[in-house]
Amino acid sequence: MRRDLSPAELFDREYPAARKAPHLAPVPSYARPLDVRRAMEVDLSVIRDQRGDLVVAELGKHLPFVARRMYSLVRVPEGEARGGHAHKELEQLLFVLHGALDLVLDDGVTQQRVRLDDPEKAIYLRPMVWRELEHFAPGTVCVVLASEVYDESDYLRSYDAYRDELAALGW
Ligand code: T46
Repeated sequence: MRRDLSPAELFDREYPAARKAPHLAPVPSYARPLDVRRAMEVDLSVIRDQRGDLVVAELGKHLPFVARRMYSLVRVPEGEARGGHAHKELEQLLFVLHGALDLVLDDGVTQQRVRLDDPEKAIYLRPMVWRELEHFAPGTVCVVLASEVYDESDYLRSYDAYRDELAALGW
């Protein structure tokens, strides 16, 4: 008897290809590509009732990788910026639970500024996207789900090194 694959089964089927060639991998059905390559917007699910809103990020429905780490950016002083790097392999889903910030993305060719100010919106970044975070509103809480545990050797922290790596990959 045929049945539709669950989001988790679809994920298991499609994810190995995405890991092997993230620059070629199809955009997940629930994600919208941004102008910057390898960057997408995802609407999280919201369950509203009189007690408030419950916002969900679930594997295969909004989250395109298995999260092995969560970190958050909080108490960022006014005028401070964060980021200024790219990741060689790490995938991330970023969202702002409270407040607002500008996410400035760059794929080596195209730059795009995205204002994140809605807890129901997330940005999915595949590997090799340069990012900077700036213009944090006071009290902003930014949460990041990451596909791997922390590994400093995955970072490209100079823009020149990032461009060299893109050239080496032929992207
Ligand atoms: C990213 C943006 C959005 C750890 O020891 N463990 C961790 O999990 C992380 C994320 C960082 N660190 C150390 C590495 C540095 O010595 O914490 C220090 C500050 O990290 P960093 O300067 O990379 O922080 P941000 O805010 O510039 O970047 C972070 C993430 O590192 C990065 O992956 O995409 O947030």
